[in-house]
Amino acid sequence: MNEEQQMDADWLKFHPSPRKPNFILPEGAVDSHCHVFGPSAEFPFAPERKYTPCDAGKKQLFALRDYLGFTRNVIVQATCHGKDNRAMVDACRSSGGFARGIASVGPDITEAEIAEMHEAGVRGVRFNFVKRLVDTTPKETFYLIADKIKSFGWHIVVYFEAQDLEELEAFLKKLPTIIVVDHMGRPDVDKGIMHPNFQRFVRLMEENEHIWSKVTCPERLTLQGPPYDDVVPFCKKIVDRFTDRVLWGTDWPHPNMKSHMPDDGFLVEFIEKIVPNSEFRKKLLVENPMRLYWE
Ligand code: 0GY
Repeated sequence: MNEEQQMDADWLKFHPSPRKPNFILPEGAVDSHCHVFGPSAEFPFAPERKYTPCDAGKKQLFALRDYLGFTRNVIVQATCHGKDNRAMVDACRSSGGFARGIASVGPDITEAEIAEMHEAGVRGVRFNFVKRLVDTTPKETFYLIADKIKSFGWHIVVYFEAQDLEELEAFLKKLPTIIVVDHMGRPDVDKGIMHPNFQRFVRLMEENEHIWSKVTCPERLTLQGPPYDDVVPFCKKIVDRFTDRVLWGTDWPHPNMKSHMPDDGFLVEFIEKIVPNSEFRKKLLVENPMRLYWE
């Protein structure tokens, strides 16, 4: 491997042997938020990346999918690959139609390039506002990108932190496609679900039917650690209120986890805690992602 692409010294690798979930996923379940990293010998990480991860390629992702009992994946371009979508697109192409992708692109993207990615299975772009992951992109640039992808029926995935929503709200409302918010807009779980920042997010979803949320990443949001009970009320609130526009994913291979590496089998079991109702679980895991990504 190229010397400069050695993984960061404090990088935590994905769990080597997750347990088999004791909870059986509904048939056709979709892991709607996961990534591929490299392998870097084939798909080098981008020069502008803010972290260098371990390799975590499509073979390992698809093996985990089968082991956990998922049928499909939505592979979100990770920031360590910048706007070089080759690893993600290659994984989509190798999936036999069982993976969709979310790309990261610039305003210079051409219609032909979008069409080619669409053919491979890409169905959206991600706009990232998390400062530790990316340099700031002007809103005008995002509007230009949105304008280019909307005619393909693509949507926009946004990643931001709770305290940034106030400033972003007007921008999000103006975007012309479905919006999918990563990890419930990253609430501060110690503040509770009544905190104005989380209430602002709930209101945003209430007032804007084109805004969806991933009820993902208890391992990232928790302050208490496993079994992530402090995150449960947030996920429940969003699933109960917006059952037809929620998604769930593992977030494998869990970039930038510092406190611990979650067991993916345990994360799957966590779904039962936040969605005890089996009809709702079918929506979260099958019907909603199928409607958004496969119709
Ligand atoms: C996530 C979260 C993170 C990283 C990325 O693309 C990425 O690098 O998404 C993070 O560090 O919070 O959704 O995987």
